[in-house]
Amino acid sequence: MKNKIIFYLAHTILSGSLLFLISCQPDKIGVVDQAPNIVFIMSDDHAYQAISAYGYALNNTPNIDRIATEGAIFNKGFVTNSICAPSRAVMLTGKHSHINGKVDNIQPFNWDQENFAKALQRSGYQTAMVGKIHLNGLPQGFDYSNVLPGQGQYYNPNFIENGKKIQIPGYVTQVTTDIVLDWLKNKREKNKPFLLLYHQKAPHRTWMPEEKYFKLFDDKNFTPPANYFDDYKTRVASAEHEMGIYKDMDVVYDLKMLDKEEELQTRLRKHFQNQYDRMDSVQKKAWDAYYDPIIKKFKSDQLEGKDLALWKFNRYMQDYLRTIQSVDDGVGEVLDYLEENGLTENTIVVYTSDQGFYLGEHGWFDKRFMYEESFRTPLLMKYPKEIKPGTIIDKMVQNLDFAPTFLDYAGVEIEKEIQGESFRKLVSGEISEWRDAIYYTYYEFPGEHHVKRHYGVRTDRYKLIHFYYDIDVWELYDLEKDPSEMTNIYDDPAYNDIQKMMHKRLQEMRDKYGDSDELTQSNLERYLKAKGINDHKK
Ligand code: SGN
Ligand code: CA
Repeated sequence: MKNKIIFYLAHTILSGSLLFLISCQPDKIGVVDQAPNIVFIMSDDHAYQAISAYGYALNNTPNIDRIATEGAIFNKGFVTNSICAPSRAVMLTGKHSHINGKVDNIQPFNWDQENFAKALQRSGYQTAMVGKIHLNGLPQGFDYSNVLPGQGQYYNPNFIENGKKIQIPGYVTQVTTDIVLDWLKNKREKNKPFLLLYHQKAPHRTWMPEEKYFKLFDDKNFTPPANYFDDYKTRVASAEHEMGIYKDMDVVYDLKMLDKEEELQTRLRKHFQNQYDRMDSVQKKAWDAYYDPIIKKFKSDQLEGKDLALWKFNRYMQDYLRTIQSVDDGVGEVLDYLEENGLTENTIVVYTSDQGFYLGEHGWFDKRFMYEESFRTPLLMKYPKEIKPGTIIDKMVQNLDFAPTFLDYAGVEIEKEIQGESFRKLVSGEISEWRDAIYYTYYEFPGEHHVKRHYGVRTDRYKLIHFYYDIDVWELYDLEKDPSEMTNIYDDPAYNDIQKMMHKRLQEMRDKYGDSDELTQSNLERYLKAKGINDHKK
C-alpha cells in the first residue's frame, strides 16, 4: 500500500499534474476535481456572418447558438494566418506560422514537434481527432484518428482511420458526426478525461449540400453586402484578386450548373464532374431532381452584367448556407450526447472555424486577406463550471491561444515556447487586462486566388498591413470610421501620427513573436522551391 502511494505521488509529480489521480474517476456529474473534457469543434471556412448568434440574420444555427447562450461569444476572435493548414498548425502548436514552419498549404507539416494534444495525452487524457485536419502524415498526439485526406470530399468520402485508408458511404458532415458519436459512445476509455477534435469539412468549397437541405432558402433572395460592387480604389493588392463572385466563380464547379447537354464548358467543369461522379445512383437522382430545373432556367435566362452578378451571389449563398445547416445539426447531436450522458457540466465545448470567409464583401468569396471578414473567425465556447451564460468577450483573442488555454484548463504545464496566451481567466471574468495588438502573416503567393503576401498588426482601432514580394505597398485603416476597410489612409496627412504609432506597434509584434524580414525571405524561398517557381517577381 505504502509503495503504491509513493508510486502515485512520484507519477503525479512527474506528470506535472493531478490528472492521473483524477482520471481514475468514472464519468459522473459533480465530480468537482475531475479534469475537464474538451470538445473542440472546428469547421472549415465558416464565416461568422453565417452564425445566427452573431446577428446577421442570414441563416439560423440554433445548435451552434446554444454554445453562446449557455456560455460565451467572442466578437473579436482572429486567426494569425487566414488559410487552412497553417491555421490548424497554429491551433495545435500555439506558435505562429514562422515558428511552427507550416506557413502555407503547400509545404509539409512537421508532426514531430510538440502540440497540445500530445501534452494532454501524456497527462492521462484520451485524445481523438476526427474529420478535416489538412496536415499531411499520421496525426501525432491522438489515441484515435479518423481524418479526411487533404480537402476531403462531400459525398461518400475517403477517410484515413489510424493510418488506414477507408471509404465511408454517406454525406461527409453526417459521416464525421457519426464517427465522433461512435468514438464517444464505444471507443474511448470512459474513466479518463477526453480531448476530442471534431473538425468538419463543410462549409468549404464546393459547397455541396446534403439532400435534406436542397430546398432550404429556395424562396430567399439574398441581398449582397453594400460593398459587393467594390472598385478597390486606394487598394492595389485587392484590385488584383482572383476571388470575385462575379469574375472568378465557376458556374459549373462552384454554382452546380453541370448541364447534361455539356454546353457549359467552364474551366473547372471536369473537377465538379469528379465530385458528382462520387455519388451513387440514388444520390445522383435526388441531386438532379433538384438542380436540373435550376440549370434549365439558368441556360434560358442568359443573364449578364449586374443580373448575373446578383444571381451568382444568391446561388452561392444558398448552397454555402445549406452546408452549414448540416454542420449545425451535428453540433446539436454532440451537445445532446453530452447532456444525456451527464457530461455537460465537466466538458468545455468550443466552436470555431479555421478562418473567416467572404460572403460577398468586396465582391469576394474565399479568405487569405488580413481584412476583417477573413482575419476574424467565429468563436463560441461553453464550460458551465466557469463561464457564465450569455458572456460576451470583446477582447482580441487568436487561434494562437487555443493550445495554452486548453492546457490551462487541464492543469498541464504550458511550455514557455508557446506564443499564445490562455484566455481562461478572461472568459471566466477573473481578469479584464488583455493584449491590445495582434500580429498577422500570409505567405501563399504566387498562388490560387492571387492574394499577395502580407503581414500586419491590428489594434482595437487601427490596422496596418504591408504587402510585399512583387509589390511594396502599405495600407492603414481606421476601423472605427471605416469598418468595411474601403479607404486606405496610409498616405493621409491627418493620420501621420497614427501611421508612425502603428509602425512602432508592428515592430513590437515582430520582435515579440520573433519574426523579421530575413525569416520572411527564407520562408519565401522555401515556398517558391516547393512550388517550383524560379521567377521571383512573377
Ligand atoms: C482549395 C480551393 C480554394 C481554397 C483553397 C484553400 N479550391 O484549393 O478555393 O482557397 O482550397 O482553402 S478548390 O477548387 O479545391 O475548391 S483551405 O481552407 O483549405 O485553406
Ligand atoms: Ca479553411
